[in-house]
Amino acid sequence: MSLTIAATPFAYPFAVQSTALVIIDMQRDFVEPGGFGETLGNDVSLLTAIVPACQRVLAAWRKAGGLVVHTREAHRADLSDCPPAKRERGNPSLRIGDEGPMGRILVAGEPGNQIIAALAPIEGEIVVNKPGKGMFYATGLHETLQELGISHLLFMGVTTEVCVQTSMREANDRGYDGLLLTDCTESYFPEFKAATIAMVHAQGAIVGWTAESAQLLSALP
Ligand code: TIU
Repeated sequence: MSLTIAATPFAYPFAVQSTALVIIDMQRDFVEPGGFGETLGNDVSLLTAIVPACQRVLAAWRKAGGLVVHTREAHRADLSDCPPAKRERGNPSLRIGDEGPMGRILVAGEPGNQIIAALAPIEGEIVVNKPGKGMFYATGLHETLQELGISHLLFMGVTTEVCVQTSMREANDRGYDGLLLTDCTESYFPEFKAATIAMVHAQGAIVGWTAESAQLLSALP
């Protein structure tokens, strides 16, 4: 069944069976104190505001029978998938792989790397560990989505201008129609969130569409 979201810059047609809800990096590392986000000098409390809206969308999407993809920014324990440039850049209080209050920073399987309980994956959902900011780099996810007949992606998660925008741009270049749910994504920098939303839907949806989650919820049967 073809559905339509009242979106910006124009209507977004989609069908549940060919669309995936993508939840980017809603892991403790970014939203709780003591993780990677805080080691970079950020106020992580800003990000928790979107959790109730994300929960409402996730519940409705599951009820509609849609595919859910969860991503985590995560490195192997030996850091063989972490470029030295990524680990050594800047002046964080702890670097990727260092021992922190929630285990080793940004390492797969550590407590800080778990998706927050409110949005925890359930059986049948895809969970992707990604070593980069974008969800397609070195993950094999494009092949999986192609096999499942997915052509449309609805994006939620953090942070808007880093992993969410990178993933949307990667998706756009691979031929997906992507839509960003604006009240289900957040940044440590409100002005970067606003700029990202504007640059996604500018120039006739040059990267994709944007809409509030209420528009998706009212479009679902
Ligand atoms: N620092 C920052 O804003 N984000 C990241 O490092 N990763 C994600 O966005 N997930």
